[in-house]
Amino acid sequence: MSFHSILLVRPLINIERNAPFFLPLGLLCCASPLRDAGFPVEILDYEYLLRRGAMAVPDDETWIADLCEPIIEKAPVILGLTALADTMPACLLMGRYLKQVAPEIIIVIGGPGVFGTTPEIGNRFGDCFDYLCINEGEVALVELAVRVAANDLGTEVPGLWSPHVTEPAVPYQGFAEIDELPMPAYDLLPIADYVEMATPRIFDVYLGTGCTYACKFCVTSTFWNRTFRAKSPQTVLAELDYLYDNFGITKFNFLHDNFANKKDYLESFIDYFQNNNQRYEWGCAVRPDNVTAPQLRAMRSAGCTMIFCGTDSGSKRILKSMAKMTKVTKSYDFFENCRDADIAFETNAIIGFPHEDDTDFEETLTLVIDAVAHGATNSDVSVLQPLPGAQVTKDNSDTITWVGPSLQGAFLPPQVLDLAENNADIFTGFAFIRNGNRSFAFYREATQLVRYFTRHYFRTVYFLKERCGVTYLSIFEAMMAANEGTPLETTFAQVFSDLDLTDEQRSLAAAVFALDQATEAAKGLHVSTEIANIYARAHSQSGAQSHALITVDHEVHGLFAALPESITHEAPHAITRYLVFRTAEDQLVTIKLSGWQMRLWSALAAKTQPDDAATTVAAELADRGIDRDRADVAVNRAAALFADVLQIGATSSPVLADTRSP
Ligand code: B12
Ligand code: SF4
Repeated sequence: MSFHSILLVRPLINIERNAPFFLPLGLLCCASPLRDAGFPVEILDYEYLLRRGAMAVPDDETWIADLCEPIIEKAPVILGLTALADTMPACLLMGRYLKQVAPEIIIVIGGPGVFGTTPEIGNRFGDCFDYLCINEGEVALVELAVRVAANDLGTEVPGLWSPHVTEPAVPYQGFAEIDELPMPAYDLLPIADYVEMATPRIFDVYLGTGCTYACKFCVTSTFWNRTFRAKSPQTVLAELDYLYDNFGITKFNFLHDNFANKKDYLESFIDYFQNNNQRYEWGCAVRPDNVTAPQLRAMRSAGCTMIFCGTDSGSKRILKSMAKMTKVTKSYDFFENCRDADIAFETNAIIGFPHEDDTDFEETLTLVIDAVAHGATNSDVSVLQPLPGAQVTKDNSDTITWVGPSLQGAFLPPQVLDLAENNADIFTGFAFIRNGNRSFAFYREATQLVRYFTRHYFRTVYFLKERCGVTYLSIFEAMMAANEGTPLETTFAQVFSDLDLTDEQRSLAAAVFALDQATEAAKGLHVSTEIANIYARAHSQSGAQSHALITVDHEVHGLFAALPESITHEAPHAITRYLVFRTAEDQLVTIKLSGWQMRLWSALAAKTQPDDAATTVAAELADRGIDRDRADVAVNRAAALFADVLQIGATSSPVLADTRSP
């Protein structure tokens, strides 16, 4: 066969070291059947090379040649580029360059970035590619390779669309029998590196696609024809065994739009994994109203430890216009059922949907922050991105406005942005729908604030809302109005003093705020990275405090001990000292100090010999009639703990804050 090779390329997605990093799973899926059919395949992953430090960030002027020349050197017969909505314009520019310099290379662009762009893309960019893969690539690429090898390219290639051959665009209807597709060609990549670099450090396994619902913001239903397909549990477990045997991986994330879409599939999967999975933990994504409490418990016993769900809105009205769910309470049921089943959960809601008014927005913020109170590991929001082909995009085509890149660090050189902006009707992923809602700038800032308050000062905002009736929106607006550069803590203190609160509320809120401040000091973390990338772990600041001590007017910590129920309980008015510290295992611990513990702590912090301090305090307790042996045990235990805490923060002395009311 006069066939050299097929080269599959992932272009640069994001140039920030902290951006999420994932396997190019789509390319691995495509590579495998090609190889099985006898075609040599290679993967060139620029995203990996950049993160690994094997290449520099390309220059704005030369990036196209920089990324294309290595491709030309490899002289592939077929080049497959994988595109996301954000990277599709860059793929087109690379394709145009290659078509000029090496016109013999057959260029196919596939991936989610292609969704919804046909047929108009063919009219304007027909010189940038030969084919687009509208859905899955496994069968389509083999079909193309076979035809190229047979020199038979005159007619339509099933699964591929070409402005030069096929008119009009016909989405591929004959999806492959997913269980018969070979396992992704993991061995084509240095998997150990990917596992080490992945954020989060969990291994994605492709389970299938499609969902029978039709939420208006989602492209899944449109492009997979509302068809649910998933690999059988037997096939999945065999793949996990392969990944364990070859790379020692035991924690997985199953990639499927809606794993729990089909009751029969879910139950057969649970059943098989309950009986056959003794080793692996796994996560998945579901629609919140698709799983019941008993199913969640069964999933837990089958190895499921983490679930992602899109709650999407806290407003019944907006949920309805999204064509998502009928009730917001379905999300709350899901949170509670996950807690009961001991499954960690993450959520995401969409803000900025058309006609979202301030009441809807407040309801969504409430849902998002309540998710944290219910124990969500991560509760995030994203601004509605009107993806090409999504129903909401079609319905609002006259109110779509270009806003540019929405993701921090996205690789978008000026030519890419120009192309996208000049063709904004095709690349709607860079736009915002301004229709009866607030501005994009507002929602973007709100996203940052949600990410901040779901991780920092959570108790303060939750308390202000739940106990003082202050809206999240008013807190957010005050934060947004603050001068740039003002530390958030300072702004918060100002917001807080401006609020219309009773004396009791003010005093309690001051105590909660102080507790949150102490917690932040004890964390000693840089928060900017995790705000840019929710998967990144925040880094420790050098020389940061790892513990903090405060004295407040109320025993407020107990208010949050059993969220969400306890927030309505009273917090006794009592001078209370809290020590907050980070353990060697990175756990945050808050303990209430009694008077003698406080004196012991002060003595140890002042670098008094531990033994001396402990002896003095134990003697003091004995003088007060406390059994000497018991006093010794308690004091020694406390002394050991305090000494440990002080060593953790060896570079700095503890924060000694007194926030009692005057
Ligand atoms: C994991 C994931 C992510 C990860 C990583 C993405 C990645 N792999 O690089 C993270 C969390 C970073 C992410 C981010 C985002 N994502 Co995302 N993500 C997914 C998810 C859940 C799985 C992707 C995946 O790996 N699937 C499995 C593989 C096998 O599928 P695949 O890549 O699509 O590949 C198949 C075909 O597309 C095709 N194919 C792919 N490449 C090629 C190349 C050639 C040559 C050919 C012929 C075929 C082909 O064949 C493959 C095999 O069948 C999908 C939903 C889904 N079920 O696919 C959403 C999805 C891709 N994400 C989506 C969105 C909206 C986003 C965000 C914009 C969200 C946000 N607002 O922040 C961001 C930004 C992404 C960007 N930069 O453009 C949308 C659509 C995006 C789009 N049109 O580009 C999807 C479809 C979810 C949805 N239903 O709305 N995402
Ligand atoms: S339930 Fe989820 S996957 Fe299904 S259409 Fe709605 S958002 Fe998309």
